[in-house]
Amino acid sequence: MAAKPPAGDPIQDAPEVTPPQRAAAGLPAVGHSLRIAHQQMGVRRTALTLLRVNQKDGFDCPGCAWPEPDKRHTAEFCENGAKAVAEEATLRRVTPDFFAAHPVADLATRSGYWLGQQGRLTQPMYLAEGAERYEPVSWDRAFDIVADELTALDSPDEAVFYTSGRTSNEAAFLYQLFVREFGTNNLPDCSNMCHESSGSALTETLGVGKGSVLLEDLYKADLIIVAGQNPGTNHPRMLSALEKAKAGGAKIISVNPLPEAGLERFKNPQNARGIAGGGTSLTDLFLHIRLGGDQALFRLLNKLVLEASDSASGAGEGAIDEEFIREHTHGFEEFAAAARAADWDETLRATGLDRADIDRALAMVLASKRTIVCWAMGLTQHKHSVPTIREVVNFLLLRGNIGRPGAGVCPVRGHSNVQGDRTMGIFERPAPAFLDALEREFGFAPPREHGFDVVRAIRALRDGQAKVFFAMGGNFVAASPDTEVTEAAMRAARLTVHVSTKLNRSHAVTGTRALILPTLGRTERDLQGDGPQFVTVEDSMGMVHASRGRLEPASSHLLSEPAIVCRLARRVLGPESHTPWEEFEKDYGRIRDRIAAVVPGFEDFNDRVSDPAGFALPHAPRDSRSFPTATGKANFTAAPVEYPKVPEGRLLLQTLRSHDQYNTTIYGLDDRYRGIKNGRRVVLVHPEDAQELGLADGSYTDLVSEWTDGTERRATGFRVIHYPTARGCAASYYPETNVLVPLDATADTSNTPASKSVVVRLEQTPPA
Ligand SMILES: Nc1nc2c(c(=O)[nH]1)N[C@H]1C(S)=C(S)[C@@H](COP(=O)(O)OP(=O)(O)OC[C@H]3O[C@@H](n4cnc5c(=O)[nH]c(N)nc54)[C@H](O)[C@@H]3O)O[C@H]1N2
Ligand SMILES: Nc1nc2c(c(=O)[nH]1)N[C@H]1C(S)=C(S)[C@@H](COP(=O)(O)OP(=O)(O)OC[C@H]3O[C@@H](n4cnc5c(=O)[nH]c(N)nc54)[C@H](O)[C@@H]3O)O[C@H]1N2
Ligand SMILES: [Mo]
Repeated sequence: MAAKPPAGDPIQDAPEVTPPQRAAAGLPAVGHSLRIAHQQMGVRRTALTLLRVNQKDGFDCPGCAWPEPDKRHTAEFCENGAKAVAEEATLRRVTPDFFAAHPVADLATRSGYWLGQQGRLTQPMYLAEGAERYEPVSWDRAFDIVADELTALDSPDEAVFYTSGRTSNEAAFLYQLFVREFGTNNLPDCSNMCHESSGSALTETLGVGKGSVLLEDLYKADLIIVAGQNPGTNHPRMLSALEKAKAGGAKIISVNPLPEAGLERFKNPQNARGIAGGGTSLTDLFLHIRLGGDQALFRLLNKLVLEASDSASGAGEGAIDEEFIREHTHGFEEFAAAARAADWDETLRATGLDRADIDRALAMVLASKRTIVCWAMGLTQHKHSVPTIREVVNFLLLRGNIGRPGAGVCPVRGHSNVQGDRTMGIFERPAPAFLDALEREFGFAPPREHGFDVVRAIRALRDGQAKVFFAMGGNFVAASPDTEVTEAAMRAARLTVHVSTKLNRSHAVTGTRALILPTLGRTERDLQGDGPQFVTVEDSMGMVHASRGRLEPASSHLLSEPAIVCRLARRVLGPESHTPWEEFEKDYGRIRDRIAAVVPGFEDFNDRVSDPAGFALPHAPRDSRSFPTATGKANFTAAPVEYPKVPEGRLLLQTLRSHDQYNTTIYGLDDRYRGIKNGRRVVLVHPEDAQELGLADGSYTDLVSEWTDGTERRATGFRVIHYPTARGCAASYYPETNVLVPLDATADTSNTPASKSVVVRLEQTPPA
């Protein structure tokens, strides 16, 4: 299996490399974001739009899920938020003429970057069976086509309904309601590829699959551990929060195979020191860990904390919180026995760290009364991600760091409303209580059998078990693992439908028939029958607030996501549905009333969301140290320690984001902090590994992934860059490397693709 760089693009892959930077943000970041915004939107629209981002009467940034501080700056956005806004608010348009000029076969040769640069989608488009081009279609006809295919299925379970994490609470609630009235729980979402491992681990151990800290907690913490996350790029506003935490005396440990610039030093463009001075040094201790070594690290720290508590005097005094453990936890003895058995040598092998690093970390852990652990994809996308995150929970429970100010778990979410979508019921394995509430409120019997997650949906499409694929946003084909398998699966479908704002690869790799349904973005005015509407979102810390777009929609043909669901539901379900779809479409307040009746924590939703600051959803462990788990307590766990074993002559590859992309959306070709420009087919390798493998800096290589079943997958033509990554660990950008991630390589329990631990062989390409 091989994937070549897309042909037919004006952009050639010719990477240029300079040394990585050691600080993030500051004035260059502002300049860079304004340049991109001006290119896409012009000067006036840039000013008008960017001033509305994350303001109390404005729209929620479509970038990441980091929360808004209560006191907002006039410009409460970051460089990458500005790019996300510019991408959506661009003045460029994809019209029917564009589709007439570009047959699907041509679109399929284009890079994601080129497709995105064409601008906003403007009209519903239909690709008929055997046709070469998409043609304009009316909304009514488009809904007829979907309804005909859905009603022709032998079972509702032959349809798959994907969601990406930008969908608002209102749209997500309606979407899952429609899908369940139609009769299936096949609701995979981007979460399956993202924080599913966090959800699995936290639900089992704490009873709530979400983070337990609020923004204020960061400011009160003594110690913040940031593991497996690159906030300088992916959650830049988090750097301001870390800066403030440091000003309050917090220490920061970052745990990462890469020395990410944002975590080293931060020049806040919103204060004078950041603009003119050297900025704030953020990381006090950098643990240059090997990929997948985190479970071993936390296990050893747990052992050392237990041993410190044994000494029972001096530094060890109160090393563990005995009262909390007694009152609130379950499984301590078994956990403690496993932790005490942790082995130094094995830990040093798994982590690549030295003893002195771990001793320093331990001293900081013991000195801290309030500890928070933040993490993202570096912890969630490995085979043993769920036990890794459970070990983080053990680590926090041991010293009572859950359910009090300045302490807790902080999985930092990706998409701006990915957490809210789950709260609204976008889940292939819904809780029975949620289905009971739906049944009570809407008077139908929702399906109870679990549906397909992302990986299972791909298998079902591949094997002909699923025949219709419908996506509410996202770019399923490019974001999912095992690109060739996924593309073949998609081509096997009878109908593929995408509700989208921008063109992407999923529109070019289609089923027998395909539809593109263009929709409003966050930045745009949403006018419905009963007047202007707003929507709501939930951030990474469980705060819910309103989002109002102000811009003129990109085209008069666009429908909002709620309107699309309502019209589709009426057409598919017909008079048998007693749900007031027409009313919902006219007035989103009526959707919120029903959310209030179904989803715990949303009582008086319409009233409470009128507070511009929004409101916090309840979180039992945080609010009252109560744990809705099977045991009624917070659960310690004792899984065996795992870490990736890499055969001789191979490297472990992580697939990650550059500074100039949003998942599969490529904004530009400048991974500024890492010093990599004008090309994305690069592989970062430690200089000593490169030397052992005979890979000169600047040479070209193929990446060949080797899966346990003996199959190989190949991505060709990557420029080698000698880079200070941990020994044995390489890094390349996603989505180009998704071709290397086997569909079956997933995390235990959560089934999340293990896209941060791909075993690869580097095969040098002879000079042309
Ligand atoms: N600008 C921008 N913002 C984004 C996104 C974007 O693409 N662009 N994507 C959004 C989404 S959906 C998400 S989920 C988040 C993603 O946010 P991140 O998780 O920060 O994204 P990645 O680029 O995947 O970076 C993973 C980080 O973890 C490190 N890492 C990898 N493996 C390991 C490991 O085994 N152990 C440890 N300790 N570290 C490891 C990597 O070196 C890297 O620093 O960002 C969101 N925000
Ligand atoms: N190898 C590898 N694979 C990964 C990852 C990795 O780190 N490595 N990360 C995984 C993660 S964390 C995630 S979250 C997934 C992301 O997977 P997805 O969420 O499926 O992908 P995105 O690239 O975020 O989707 C971008 C598209 O969303 C559409 N869009 C944007 N805004 C809106 C909107 O408001 N409404 C609608 N309807 N559409 C909109 C646009 O058409 C755009 O092209 O990828 C996963 N895949
Ligand atoms: Mo994500």
